[in-house]
Amino acid sequence: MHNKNSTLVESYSKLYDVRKIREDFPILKIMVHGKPLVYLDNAATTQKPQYVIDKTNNYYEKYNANIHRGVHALSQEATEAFESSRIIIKNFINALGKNEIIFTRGTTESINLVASSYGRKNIKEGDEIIISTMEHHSNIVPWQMLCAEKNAKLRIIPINEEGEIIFEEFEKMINEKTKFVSVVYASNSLGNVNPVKKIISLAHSYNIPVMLDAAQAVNHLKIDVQQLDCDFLAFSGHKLYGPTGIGILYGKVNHLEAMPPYQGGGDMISKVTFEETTYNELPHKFEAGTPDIAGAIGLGAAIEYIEKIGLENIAYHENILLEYATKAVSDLQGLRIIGTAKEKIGVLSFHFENVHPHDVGTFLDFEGVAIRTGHHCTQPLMRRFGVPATSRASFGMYNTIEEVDVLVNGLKKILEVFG
Ligand code: 7TS
Repeated sequence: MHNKNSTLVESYSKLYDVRKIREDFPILKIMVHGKPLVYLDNAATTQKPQYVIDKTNNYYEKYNANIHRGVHALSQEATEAFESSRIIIKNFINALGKNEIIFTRGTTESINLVASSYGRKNIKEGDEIIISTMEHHSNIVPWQMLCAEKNAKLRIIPINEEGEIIFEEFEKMINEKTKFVSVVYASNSLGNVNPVKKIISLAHSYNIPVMLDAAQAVNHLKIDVQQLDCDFLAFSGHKLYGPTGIGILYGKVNHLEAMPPYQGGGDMISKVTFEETTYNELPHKFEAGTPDIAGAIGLGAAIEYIEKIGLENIAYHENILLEYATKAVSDLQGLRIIGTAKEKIGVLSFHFENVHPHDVGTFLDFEGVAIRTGHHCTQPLMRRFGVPATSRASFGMYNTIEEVDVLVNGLKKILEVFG
């Protein structure tokens, strides 16, 4: 499952000190129901290191001001911090320019922006948009709404029993009617990593743009948008050890230039008269109104923090936890792992034959263990696997083997009580 590249192993074992990393996250010291918190709900949101909290607070304490509009010192300082964050993000995903980085509220808003702006302009009656079976609702509903408005058709790439996209079915599905493809890079419910490079290459051979939902990929896999050659990519700050309420839309500059604004208001204009408005240049054309300034600064700080530890090291650590946990739960009676693809991020979804996931979640909570139970905003995927919900443990950079043991012991107790 993990990359056994020797330099990586060496750098990981030399540099990766999970105890020291845990010290950076104040919340990890709290007790829940009298037990130490074991936080295994990182796919829902990650905890924040002190560095991110400080950088965010610092803005409010020392230079709170609106951006892009004041000549006074505080406004200039805030603008500089906000725009520096954009450059950190541009470098993090290797975008060509900072004008390709749009601040949004998160993955959901980024996808809605593309569906509304690119979609409304380019999708016509009879066109087809392709997504996959494992999409989060935020990569289903905006396209469904667009299809309903335009009388277009949404087509769904099927998956196999392991939870992997059946690429041959995608090959059969794509045709001259296809006008857009939007797929998840790594699934929040299954953990599998999709063959996005292959999907993009095939779509591009038909001149079809591709959007990637990278909400779960961005904190596990090194993303290089130029190498991927994706047309759009979305992610959220809060899954990347950054604040909530802030996220990114990456778009190739030629698409963004040609797209109409998503929202109208302050900052997105160049000149307004009652007769006519001209729009600001990129990226501001898509950033109407006062943004989450502290959030953007916090997201930049989160990336700085991650880069200090090394994304490859974090991914390697999470893969060790995933392998260990997968092996440990495989022996539990009546437990079925949902999502058994070869390439996975640190997500372990499972279903007990005779125990409802909500009972699993509630029982574990009393052991101090936080996991997510439910449909994970992927109801069609749950239907595909014939389960109403799953229990999902998802790992972050600060989790330990001992924490996995607490989870597994909790599951054993559940079997004794309910089994
Ligand atoms: N796409 C994927 C793959 C996700 O995992 C999520 C959030 C989203 C989109 C939406 O992100 P947002 O930040 O705009 O809300 N996933 C989850 C989850 O798995 N549990 O809670 C939120």
